[in-house]
Amino acid sequence: MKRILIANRGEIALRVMRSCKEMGISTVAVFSEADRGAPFVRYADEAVCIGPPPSAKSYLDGDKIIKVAKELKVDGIHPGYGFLSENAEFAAKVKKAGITFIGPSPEAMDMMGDKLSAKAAAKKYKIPMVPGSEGSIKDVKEGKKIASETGFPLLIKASAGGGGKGMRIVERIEDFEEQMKLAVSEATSAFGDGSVFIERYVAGPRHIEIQILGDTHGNIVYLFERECSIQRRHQKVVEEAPSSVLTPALRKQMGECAVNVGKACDYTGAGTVEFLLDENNNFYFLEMNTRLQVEHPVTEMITGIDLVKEQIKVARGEKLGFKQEDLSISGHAVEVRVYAEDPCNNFLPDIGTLSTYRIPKGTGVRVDDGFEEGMPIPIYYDPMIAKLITWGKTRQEAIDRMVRAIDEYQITGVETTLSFCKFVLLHKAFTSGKFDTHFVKQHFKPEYLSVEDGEEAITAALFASHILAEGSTKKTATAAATSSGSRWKKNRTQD
Ligand code: MV4
Repeated sequence: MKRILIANRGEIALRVMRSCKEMGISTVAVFSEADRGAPFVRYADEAVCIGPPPSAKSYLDGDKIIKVAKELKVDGIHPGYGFLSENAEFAAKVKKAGITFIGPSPEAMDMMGDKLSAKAAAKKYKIPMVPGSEGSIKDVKEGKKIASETGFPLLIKASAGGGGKGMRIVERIEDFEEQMKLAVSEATSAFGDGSVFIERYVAGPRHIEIQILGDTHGNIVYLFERECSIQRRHQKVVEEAPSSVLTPALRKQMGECAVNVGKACDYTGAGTVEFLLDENNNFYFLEMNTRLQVEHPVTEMITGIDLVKEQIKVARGEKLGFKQEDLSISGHAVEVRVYAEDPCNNFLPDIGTLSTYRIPKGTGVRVDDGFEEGMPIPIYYDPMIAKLITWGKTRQEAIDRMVRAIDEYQITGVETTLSFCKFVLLHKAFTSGKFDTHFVKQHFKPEYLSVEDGEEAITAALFASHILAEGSTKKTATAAATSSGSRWKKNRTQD
C-alpha cells in the first residue's frame, strides 16, 4: 500500500496521516470548502476539495470520494470514525472499485450494525446478554407478554439504533403500549427500520468496552478495556484505560468474550465490543462498533500499540505481529474530550474563532487536535476541538497530570468543556473509582463552574458538599482545592 486516502476531517484525519507517514505511505486528504485552511489539508501529500460544507455534500458523499480515490490511484481508504466509517454499502463500493477499505468486511459491518443480528451472532458463542426478547417484537400483544416475563423497569431499544437513539424506558406494564408505539415510530423515522426489542433495565451500570484486533488469517486478540462511564446524554466526556474496577480474572473473561464476538462475524481490523457491567460485576454484551473509536488513544498509551498502523497492516493482509500473551498493560491513561460547548449553558455548541489556542505539553501528555490559533470552528460538524490524553504510572498520576494539562490549556474565543472535565477529574466519586453511567446527572450542576461569587465561596461550597477529591495525598487535594476556582475561571472565555 503506497497511497491512502483519508475519508474524514479534523483530528482523526491528522491522526491517521501521521501513522501513514511513519510507514512511508503517502496521503490524500479530501476536504469540504469549510476545511480549506485546516491543518489536516496541509499535512496531506495531496488534497482535493470534494464539495460544500454540509456533510451530505462532502464527507458523506461516498461516490465522490471513490471517484477522487480512483483518479489519484490510491490503494486504500481509511474512513476514520463517524461519517462513512460504519457504512457497509460504502465499504462494498470501495472494494468493488478495486481499492482496499481499511476496516472490516462489509458483511461484518452489516451483521454488527444491526443490534438484533449482532446479538443473534453473539448468542452462538454463549456471550452473556441482558435478559429480554429473543428477537424483534412483532406487535404490542407479544411485547406485553415478553415485558411481563422480563420484569420492570425495562428498555425498548431500536435494533438499528445506537448511542442511545430510539431507546425508551418502561416502568410499568400500563405504559408499555404507548412506549412501544413511540419507539417503533421513532425508529422508523430515524433509521427507516422500526424493529425494536426488549431488555431488562440494568440500573447504574458501568460502560466497559473491549478493543479487539483481528487479521485476515483468523487471529483475534483483545487489547484490554476502556472505561467510558462518564458520559453526558450519550456523549462520552472522560475515558480511561484500564478500568479501575476490573480484576485480572474479569478482564480475561470479558476480553475472551469480546474475541468471541469478533469470531462470530469473522472480524478483521480494529473493533470495539461494548459491555454493561452491573454493581455485582456481571457483564452483558450490548453491541459492537466496527470502527476505530474516538477514545482509541488511551488503549495505545497503555499497550504501546499504534492502532492505525495495525489497521493498515491487517488491510495489507499481514498476520498480527503479536499474540495475546505478548500483550500487557503498562500504567494508566485518561482522555478528556474538549468540545466547543458551554457547560454553563446546557452544553450548547459555542461557535466562534480560537483567538487564543495553546496546548499543554510535557511528560505524559498527548494532544490529538485538528485546529490552530486563529481558526474558526465550523458550525457544520461535531464541535470537538481536541482530545487531551495523559499517561501515568498509576491512575492517580494520570489524573494529576490531566488536571495539570487542563490548567495549561489556553483557549479563548469559544467556551469549552475543559472546566467541566476538571470538575469531573477532581470529584471524589471519580477519583475513588466509585461511579457509573449516571455520574453527570447525579453530581453535576452548572453552578459549580460559575465563578461569579468568587473563588473562596466556590472552594467552600465544594468542600461543604464533599465534592472535591481527597487525593492520594492530602497535599494534592488541598492544592487542587485552593486554586481550583481560579483555574476553572482561567479556561473560560474573555478572562
Ligand atoms: C442499557 C442500559 C441499561 N440496561 N441497556 C445507552 C447507549 C446504548 N449503547 C446502550 N445504553 C444503555 N443500555 C440495558 N439493558 C443503560 C444504557 C445507558 C448507558 C450505557 C452506556 C453508557 C452510558 C449510558 C447512559 C444511559 C443509559
